[in-house]
Amino acid sequence: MIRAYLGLGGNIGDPAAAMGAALRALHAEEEVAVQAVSRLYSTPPWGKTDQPPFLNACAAIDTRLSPDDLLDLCLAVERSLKRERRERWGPRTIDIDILDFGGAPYRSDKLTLPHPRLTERAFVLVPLADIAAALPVEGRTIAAWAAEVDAAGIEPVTSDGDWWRA
Ligand code: GSY
Repeated sequence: MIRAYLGLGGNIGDPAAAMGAALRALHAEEEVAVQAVSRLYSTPPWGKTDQPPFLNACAAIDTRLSPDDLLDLCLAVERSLKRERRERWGPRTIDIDILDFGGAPYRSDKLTLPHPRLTERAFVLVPLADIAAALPVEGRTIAAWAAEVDAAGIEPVTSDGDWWRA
């Protein structure tokens, strides 16, 4: 089993329900076990700023899948939740990103790991620090990256990581 980290987010409809359903769907797969989930956070939109705030969270999973097969599974789960994304960087019902896969660099046609923008994105680093503070990425821990990034406006909306359980 390989430990991987996922980032989840959305800002259309009921993103908390979609993210919870996505984590339960992943956990129901034989090759995936959700091991830890961060608190759920309200986060200001990054990139295209004239859109509603997002809800974001991160999850630690153990998996037997390859990185590309895990990506395909995440995309299938997004599709099963009727993911809507109307424009690049724009609003969406749910996004599931693979952030890190066993701490090893990986590159394919579809995927670059660790996620190339992981260390720039407060909406990823803050939740990820809940469950993977000591994880090294690009020579520093997630806690160190999270302490440096501008986290203005990022607020937890749950007190623990149990929000995804039905
Ligand atoms: O995969 C990234 C989707 N996304 C987000 C997001 O998840 N959270 C916030 N706060 N801003 C975002 N902008 C984009 S694109």
